[in-house]
Amino acid sequence: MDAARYAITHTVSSSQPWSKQTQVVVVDQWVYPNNAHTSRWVYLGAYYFDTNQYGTDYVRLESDTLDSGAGVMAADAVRFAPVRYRIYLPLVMKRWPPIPDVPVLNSINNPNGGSGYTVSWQAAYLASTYTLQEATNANFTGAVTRYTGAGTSWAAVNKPVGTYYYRVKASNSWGDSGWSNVQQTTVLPPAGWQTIASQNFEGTFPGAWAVWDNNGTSYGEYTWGKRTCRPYAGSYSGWGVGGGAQGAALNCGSHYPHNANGWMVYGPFSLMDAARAELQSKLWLYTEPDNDYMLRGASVDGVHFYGYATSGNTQGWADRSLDLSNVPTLGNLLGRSQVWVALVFASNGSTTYAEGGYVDDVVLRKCYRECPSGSGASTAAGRQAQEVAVMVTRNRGGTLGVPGVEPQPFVSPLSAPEPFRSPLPVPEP
Ligand SMILES: [Ca+2]
Ligand SMILES: [Ca+2]
Ligand SMILES: [Ca+2]
Repeated sequence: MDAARYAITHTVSSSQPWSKQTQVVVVDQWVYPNNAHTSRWVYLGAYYFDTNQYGTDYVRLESDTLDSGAGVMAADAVRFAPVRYRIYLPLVMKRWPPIPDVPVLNSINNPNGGSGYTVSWQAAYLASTYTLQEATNANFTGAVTRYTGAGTSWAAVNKPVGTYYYRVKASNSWGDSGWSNVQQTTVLPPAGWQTIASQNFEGTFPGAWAVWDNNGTSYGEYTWGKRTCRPYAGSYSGWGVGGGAQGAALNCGSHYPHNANGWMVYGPFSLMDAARAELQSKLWLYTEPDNDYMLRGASVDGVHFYGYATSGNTQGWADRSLDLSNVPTLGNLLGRSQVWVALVFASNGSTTYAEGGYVDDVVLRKCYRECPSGSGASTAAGRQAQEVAVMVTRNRGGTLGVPGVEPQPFVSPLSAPEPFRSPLPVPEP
């Protein structure tokens, strides 16, 4: 029998006692080498020493007595082959719990300040869902959640004017990431002129406008009427006395009545944030100078209207406009939340002319930005018409105005003794 038994002993310092490992190696040459082990060396086993991982280990291979009957302790050769092992732990273990990465919010492409745009973000590692917040301030006070889901974008539609801030976070079953970077975009009001109301008398009249005879049925009822007598464009224009019980019965070319007081009003409307606003119309006028007139005016209470009264002869169609940033007495109405405009045809108690006054292509418009110059605001009289600044007071037309305001008796400022000077009382603040 040719056999050997070896023991492995170990110490962390050569000056310290050797300790014998419990494992022993047995080499039995009846078994090794044999056909199953063609290697020159027979692999016997591995022994692990973990008491001194970073220092020096001292390992010794000692022969040992096989057993009492063997008596022979020999081997052809013994090779002692220490092997160093390193264990690598998975890096994922450092990320615990495995919450998602913080997503990155992309910049928002909305160069023209449109009311529709897309907010998008980059997919975050380990994210299952995303939460998108919107706020009107960079601190996200009062923020609202605009999107929750697995997608990576959200489409904004019909956003009101303003600046909006966005941030997004990612979530999975382990928790939430932090909030992303913030992106913002500003929705601008529309560019160019915006029509608030218009009237070309070709369709429904009065439509959104209110018309009434400000002295009621006294002196007959005469209001603005849609008539074919003298259109500027299309088939119809508005005749200042062509509507109402008696007015509708007037033949084209008739003289206007005494004490006419026809109102045509639109409002209230808002000029908040407006950069420009104006009332435009075409005017055809032939009236007794000074005493009978067509007024274009504006109001901030729906009762007292300030503007310009034109009388005399425009000798055909003329342009008239009222700049709502520069109204007599009222001044600048831009920024007002409630504004009214009126067209008034009024006559006194004596002397009438044929026809009186017509308007057509009435346009009330405002502009927030990129406001091209209009057709030219006209406050000049021109030709044989006179124009003065006046104030008139509504006392009828109960569907308009401010509740609680007592109707004021109408007093035509144009009835004042010659020469007329506008009283232009200062309105209540
Ligand atoms: Ca027309
Ligand atoms: Ca009347
Ligand atoms: Ca008159």
